[in-house]
Amino acid sequence: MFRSTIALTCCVTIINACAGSGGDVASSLPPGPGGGPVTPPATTTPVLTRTVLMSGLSSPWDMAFAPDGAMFFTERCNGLSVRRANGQVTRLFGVAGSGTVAADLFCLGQSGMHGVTLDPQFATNRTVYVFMASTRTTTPRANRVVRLVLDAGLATVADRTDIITDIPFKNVGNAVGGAGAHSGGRIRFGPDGFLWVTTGDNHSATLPQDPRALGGKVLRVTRDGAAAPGNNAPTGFDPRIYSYGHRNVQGITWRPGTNDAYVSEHGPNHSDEVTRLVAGGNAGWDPQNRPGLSCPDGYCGYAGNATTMPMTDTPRFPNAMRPAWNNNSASQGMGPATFLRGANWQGWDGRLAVGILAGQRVVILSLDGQGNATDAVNASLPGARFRSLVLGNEGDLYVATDSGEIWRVTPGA
Ligand SMILES: [Ca+2]
Repeated sequence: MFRSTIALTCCVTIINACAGSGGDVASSLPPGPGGGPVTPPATTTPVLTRTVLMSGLSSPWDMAFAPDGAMFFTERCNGLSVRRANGQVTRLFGVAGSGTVAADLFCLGQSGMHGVTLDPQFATNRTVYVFMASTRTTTPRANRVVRLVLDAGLATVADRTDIITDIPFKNVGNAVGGAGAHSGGRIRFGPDGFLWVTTGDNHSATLPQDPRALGGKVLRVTRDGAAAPGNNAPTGFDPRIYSYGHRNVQGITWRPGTNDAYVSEHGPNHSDEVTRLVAGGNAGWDPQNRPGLSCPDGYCGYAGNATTMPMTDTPRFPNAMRPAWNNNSASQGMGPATFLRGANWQGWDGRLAVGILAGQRVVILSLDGQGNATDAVNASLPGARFRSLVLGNEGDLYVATDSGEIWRVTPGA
């Protein structure tokens, strides 16, 4: 069940009451035999209260919370804005009307401004990062990760530094889809203090297994965009690559208790996947020409089925990372993911929430000690194309929908 309210000014009061209460609620889960916690049976399922925090937005894509409760959010075709704890909204960086205009930002197809995240030292350096499609590199255009510094009042940004400039962008439509498809675009700092960036295959047959190109990858870099130590990329690979062989990763989150990274990604016409990453791992997506399949414009990604064009091609890549969960059905467009943390989530504390776009649901996964899903239940929320799932400082779940809303979901007894 859920309780739903349309927030008016009451939202501001709620946010203020909860701001600064601390976001890193330690998981109370015990370690399992594989070193990871075992999520217990869901004997206590939280009652979810949903508040519509914002509406009328244009394709909100991601959110990030400052220590004082200010919420940064992106809109795909507009750019970066901030909603302060008192409800005031300022457009910071993006198209005309923003405090700082990013003339090179454009939106096309699925792409535009995607992920946003704050520096772990935000309280002292006021640094924010965004993932965006850019015309700065005109031939071809590319996706970038851009670093910005806010003023003390969180009203303006300055000191733009483009720390990654060569994430592939699908410049031209083809037989399998329009330009701008499959850019990935989630960015998060991991518990290791490094910046993780998810990318997509651009409907390219070769990008996911290409050792030098950054499409179809998970990157792990420093604040300056340099390769982070420990990526373990195979010889000949771009050292910024942490894992490869991905299709279109739009969720990344770390498991409480183990700090293992988990990603969620869209399948084609089958097999959305959640995968626990290992450094240098191959996720096993390889949509190149192969016998027996009809592959428009050389892209086999929509040809075949889970056997003939698998999301994790273990016959071709025996050491590929196996998915922790496969929705085992028609692809429903799995996008964002976040682990739930905190006692308020009761039986869901430590479980993995993933958002489904076309399937219009949020799935709560239980994991065993080895990190494999043992149970999947749908959260009691209205249907929507779930684009972003982010835990707020107080541990509530914030949800962005493609229809232009940001919800706050509060767990309770
Ligand atoms: Ca895979």
